Amino acid sequence: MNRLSFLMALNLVLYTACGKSNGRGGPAGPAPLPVVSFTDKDATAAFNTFNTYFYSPADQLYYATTEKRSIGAIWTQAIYWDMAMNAYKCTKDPAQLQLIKDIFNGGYRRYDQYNWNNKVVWFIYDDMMWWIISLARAYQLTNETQYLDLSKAGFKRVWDESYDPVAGGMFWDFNHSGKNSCINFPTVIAAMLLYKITGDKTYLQKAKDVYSWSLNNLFDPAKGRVADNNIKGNKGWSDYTYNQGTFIGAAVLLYKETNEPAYLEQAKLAADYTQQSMSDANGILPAEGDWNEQGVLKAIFGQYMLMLVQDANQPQYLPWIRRNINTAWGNRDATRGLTYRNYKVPCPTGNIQSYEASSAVMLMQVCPPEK
Ligand code: 7K2
Repeated sequence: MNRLSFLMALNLVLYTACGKSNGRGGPAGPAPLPVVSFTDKDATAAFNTFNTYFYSPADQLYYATTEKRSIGAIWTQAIYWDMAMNAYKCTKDPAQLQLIKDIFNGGYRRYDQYNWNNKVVWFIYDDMMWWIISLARAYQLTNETQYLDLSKAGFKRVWDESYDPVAGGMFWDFNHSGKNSCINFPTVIAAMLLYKITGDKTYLQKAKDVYSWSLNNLFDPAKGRVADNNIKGNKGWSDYTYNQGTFIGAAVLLYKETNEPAYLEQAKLAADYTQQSMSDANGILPAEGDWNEQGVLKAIFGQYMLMLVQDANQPQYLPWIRRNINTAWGNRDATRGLTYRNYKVPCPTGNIQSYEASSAVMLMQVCPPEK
């Protein structure tokens, strides 16, 4: 092993999640807040609390709110499934492995056995793609071939209907009204996961194709800013953390596969924009809304931001992410232990959405605590 690869391997060990880190942060990190400093134990407690308040053992899916009146939106269940997988990767707790299988079964019953042709259950392409990604990930973790088969079938169905073979890119809705980031970058991620699992090069080609269309049509390379959508050639500039996140994830997966430095630069640009232009002066990420399940957006951001930190070895972002977690965790509801989408204010003590409560919990499962 030469010196460079030794240093890179060392870094990977130091900055891997699940408590194996010794991360003192990178050179450019902000000064630590005099608040809490979350631990691995806190991460597990946060996940358990989330389950206590939002998981329905009868439905094997998550509720929309603490009132437990209805099950949460279809796409958010896939993100909560990712959260359970991230928790399990850290703890290796058999009960969490069972939970992963249970959530699959909950979705199987509620969503017509993942019948991708059911146009009542599935009414928009991005909802499908979140599940397609999670199914691929669940296969990687469990080797359950049923998960992989469903992921492949879902990808084919979305690709066949939503890809624009003339102008490029993926349509977001069944009416083909626009091409939104929330379908395009998740498609790249799903294609890369399926390529890694199957070795089928057509997935890699599709990933590159959609990424390069998206780079031109959904991205500002001068700023690292991801547009929310592109409607008939016009970029719609609304900033959302999940779009920054899935852009980063897509770029990192392509970088890891190809070793082309441009992908890594693009991922870092998008991370920098999120840190410098979307976060406040202290680096705290935006609260995002209580509509459209937007509380979940930072959970998605966290999943892929930590992919950039760990898989592409960019630990300089760790102090920023930890500051967000510590702020949210410090502001948790003292009685219930729930966290809130606006990390800067105390978590409300009344009824809150699972969406709003999810993102800090996810960040804690993917980000190694400072030791
Ligand atoms: O306008 C779209 C989308 O481009 C935008 O980012 C969000 C902002 O609102 C709608 S779509 C709302 C959700 C529907 N289900 C899956 C999610 O990817 C999507 O955010 O809220």
